Amino acid sequence: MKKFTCVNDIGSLPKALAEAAEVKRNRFGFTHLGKNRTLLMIFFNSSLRTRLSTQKAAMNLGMNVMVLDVNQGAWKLETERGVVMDGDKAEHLLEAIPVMASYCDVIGVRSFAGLKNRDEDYEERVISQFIRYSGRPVFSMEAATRHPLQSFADLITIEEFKTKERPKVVMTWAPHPRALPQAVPNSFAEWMNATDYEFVITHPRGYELDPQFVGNAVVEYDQNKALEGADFVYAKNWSAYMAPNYGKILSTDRSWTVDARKMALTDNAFFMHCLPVRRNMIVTDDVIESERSIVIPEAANREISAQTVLKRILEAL
Ligand code: AN0
Ligand code: CP
Repeated sequence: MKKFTCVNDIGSLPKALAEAAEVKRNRFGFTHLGKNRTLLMIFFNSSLRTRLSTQKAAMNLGMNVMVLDVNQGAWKLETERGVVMDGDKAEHLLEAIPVMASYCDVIGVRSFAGLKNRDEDYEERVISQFIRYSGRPVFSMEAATRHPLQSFADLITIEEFKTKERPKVVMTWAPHPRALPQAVPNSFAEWMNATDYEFVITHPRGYELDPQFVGNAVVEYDQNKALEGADFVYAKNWSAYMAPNYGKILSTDRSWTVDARKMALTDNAFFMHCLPVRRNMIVTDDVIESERSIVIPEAANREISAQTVLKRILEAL
């Protein structure tokens, strides 16, 4: 595997899931693959899970790991070519990328959407430049439009907990005080559409996602109706995608918060969220603390999704 930014890069999902299960059973069975190989993780944005789970995954494979927080101690990086660099950015990505690549074998990048210019975000300008100019395999640790390591972990988790061959999975928008990217919902939708699950998306009007990600999913604007018979409830906030409101908060309506009354409409569904989650905005304390909440095993599976992806990258080096 030369890059991992979207569902297509993983190929067959049944194969990837079988490999993930093998990795989970035998985490330390592949240390020969990473010996004397170095992973560089570059963060343009904050992280708890991605940083720790990906580092752990790399260590399980015997790799050395370096982490760079671009906004803490590194030079501020310019990402656009042609800019007169007379502002606060001391270095250009076009030098920084090959320099960083010279110190490592594999690169992971986290770079969120700016939420100001939709075209720029959806062109994935930052991670694309890493792919183009590093000469190294590059994987996304959440880019502007997708978060594939999260979606892969979500899929592994659903497979582990499902009791029906074809569960009903409902992704619901929920309120949040800050404008968040569409990467997690886009990516989750992309991965769910690659399965044969029943997949429903529910959100207030105005929060329609990019049709390329919605695909064949059913969009139901009535959250209560969408939740009927659900086996998995996947909550997430996102800001508006549709012009002219790109990146804006259109609603903080707490009637969309996932509470016990909402969960009672489901078929005793499991509750999922990628975390970090704002309690009593996205989900109530009692629901996230309930027996049906699987947010912790979901987060734990981030180690497994990252290790499966890194294993494939190392095998192709
Ligand atoms: C980020 C987001 O919504 O994309 C990261 C989630 C994994 N969340 C926040 O910034 C709160
Ligand atoms: N779910 C997730 O990616 O969490 P972090 O932002 O903490 O890495």
